[in-house]
Amino acid sequence: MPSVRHIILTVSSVWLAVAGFTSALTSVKGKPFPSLIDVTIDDLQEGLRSGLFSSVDLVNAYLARIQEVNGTLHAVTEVNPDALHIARELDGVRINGTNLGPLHGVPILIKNNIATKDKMDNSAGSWALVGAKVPADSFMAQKLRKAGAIILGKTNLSQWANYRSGNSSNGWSAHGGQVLAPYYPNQDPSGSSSGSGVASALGLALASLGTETSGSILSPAQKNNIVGIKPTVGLTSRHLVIPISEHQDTIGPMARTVKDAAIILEAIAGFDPKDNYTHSIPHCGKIPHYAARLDAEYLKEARIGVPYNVLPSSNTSEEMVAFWSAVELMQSEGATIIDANWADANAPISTAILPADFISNLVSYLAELTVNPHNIHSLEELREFTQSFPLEQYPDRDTATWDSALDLGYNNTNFRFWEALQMNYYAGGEAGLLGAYERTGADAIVMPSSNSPGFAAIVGAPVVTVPMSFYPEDTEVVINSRGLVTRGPNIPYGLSFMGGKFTEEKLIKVAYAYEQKTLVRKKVQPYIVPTTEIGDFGGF
Ligand SMILES: *[C@@H]1O[C@H](CO)[C@@H](O)[C@H](O)[C@H]1NC(C)=O
Ligand SMILES: *[C@@H]1O[C@H](CO)[C@@H](O)[C@H](O)[C@H]1NC(C)=O
Ligand SMILES: *[C@@H]1O[C@H](CO)[C@@H](O)[C@H](O)[C@H]1NC(C)=O
Ligand SMILES: *[C@@H]1O[C@H](CO)[C@@H](O)[C@H](O)[C@H]1NC(C)=O
Ligand SMILES: *[C@@H]1O[C@H](CO)[C@@H](O)[C@H](O)[C@H]1NC(C)=O
Ligand SMILES: *[C@@H]1O[C@H](CO)[C@@H](O)[C@H](O)[C@H]1NC(C)=O
Ligand SMILES: CC(=O)N[C@H]1CO[C@H](CO)[C@@H](O)[C@@H]1O
Repeated sequence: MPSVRHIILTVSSVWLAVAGFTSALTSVKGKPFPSLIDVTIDDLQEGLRSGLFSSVDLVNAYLARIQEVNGTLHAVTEVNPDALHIARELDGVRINGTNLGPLHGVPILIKNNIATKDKMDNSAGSWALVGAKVPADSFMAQKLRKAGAIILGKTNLSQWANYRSGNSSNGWSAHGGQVLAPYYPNQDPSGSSSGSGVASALGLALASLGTETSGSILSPAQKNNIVGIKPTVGLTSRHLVIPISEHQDTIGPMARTVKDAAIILEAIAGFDPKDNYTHSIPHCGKIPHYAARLDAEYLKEARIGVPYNVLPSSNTSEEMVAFWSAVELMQSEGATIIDANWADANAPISTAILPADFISNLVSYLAELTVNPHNIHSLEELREFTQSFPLEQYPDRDTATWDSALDLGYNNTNFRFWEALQMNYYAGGEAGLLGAYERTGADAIVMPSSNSPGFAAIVGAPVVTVPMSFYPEDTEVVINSRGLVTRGPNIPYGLSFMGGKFTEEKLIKVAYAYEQKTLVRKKVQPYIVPTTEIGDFGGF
């Protein structure tokens, strides 16, 4: 059973403050070890290397944690039936003296739109694709396996990465049910990488992968009090990832610390002959060691851009108050704060990119399937299936997004599409984020994570979100029409570090320093936490 931590919260936070601890500790074989809700990749490697536990123990502990909370939170739709077998093999490889790197033997969950050629589904939460088979592992799955990670299972999501309905809810999929976030009962998990956010927040795996078209990593990361990296489009291959838009889709890590997210990004980034956008990775495709030489004092030499003319017009919301104190903190740590206004904050933005891309990109994905159980090959056929299959809950959850995509009347081969794309490249480029970044020579441009996604999405630029603050005890609870709490006490939100294309290395440095100076994640606790720890396994 999940433990409800309300009551012990005040007591333990006082103790933590007095004792100066920031991590909850448990014990393994009588030795102190961080709880799986706080543990880092470095901690796990140390425990595995020293023989304190094995990857089999780790998988067992994480599986039990998933079972503890999944009935309430629905964060994981499926666990990998081969996970224990894979863990045993990786334990053997380690014992034989081969170390595959920082992810060797580390369990990671991936969003249920990233395909694996194994016993698991890749459905985007839709019954249309339950039972579908792919010809190979997605490049993301291949990279994780090569790095020695254990793909522990699939996380629930807003169905079709939130590209179906005008009146569904964040984190709901027909196949996986409704994901809830753990910082307030019935909390809206945001989306669409909802289950990935919850899973990383609670330590249902070391970390997870999410996907983003506009906000789908950043938003659930901030609402679940974790770090999310939304990489430059083209840094991580989309091959055999269920698409929305080739111009905006990207896959990135969702983790509890910047360093862990950076390690995972390094493992999954890189050139893939099956995704031409990865040709644009600079330095002939060489991926930096993002997690190397991270420096908690980096703010001393950092230039932080503030885009005053696109921030929310009121300064009175909790989020904006927290934002300005974050800026002040960075300044007091030695950062130079510079004015990074957009050159043309009113440049028009086209809404035609996603629908036109989806019509084409969905067809390409479906064409790759080796088993297509309902023989669906186009958006028209998918809509037809969805509207007539009762478990898809149509019309209570409509298909408005697809209806308007089909009403557009063209796909991404039409000349009107290229006009729309140029419009967005201007608005997000010279007139917007990319222009401001280049002109000012900033290391990062900062913005509340509730505001950042769209500005970066239209030009495929990277963003890192780090926990910034959370709503205070006396916050009035706001509930949406699907019964989800969108605002209330304890609900976290984040700070975004934005940059030019392929500037992840720099953004990670700044985000890491900000994280180390604030450690906001440790200041707020979920109301529901799994209690199983590694020490419960391994016959101790
Ligand atoms: C998650 O919870 C649901 C509902 O209780 C259950 O049907 C499902 O088997 C669980 N999935 C996993 C992977 O534990
Ligand atoms: C470890 O080495 C032994 C002896 O060479 C070999 O039989 C075994 O297959 C190896 N195991 C793994 C997992 O590599
Ligand atoms: C990559 O680009 C080449 C040349 O434009 C094209 O022939 C090929 O089909 C593309 N591959 C993919 C996977 O899109
Ligand atoms: C909000 O506060 C900041 C920092 O004090 C200030 O620079 C900015 O002009 C204010 N914005 C508005 C809209 O009042
Ligand atoms: C895209 O539009 C072109 C031109 O109308 C058409 O020939 C092609 O079949 C369409 N592709 C898809 C996937 O709908
Ligand atoms: C969602 O929209 C559809 C179509 O407009 C409508 O029939 C349905 O009642 C709506 N659902 C809710 C819960 O409002
Ligand atoms: C695949 C799977 O385990 N789906 C479960 C997700 O959660 C819902 C409840 O919301 C269950 O009904 C599903 O069986």
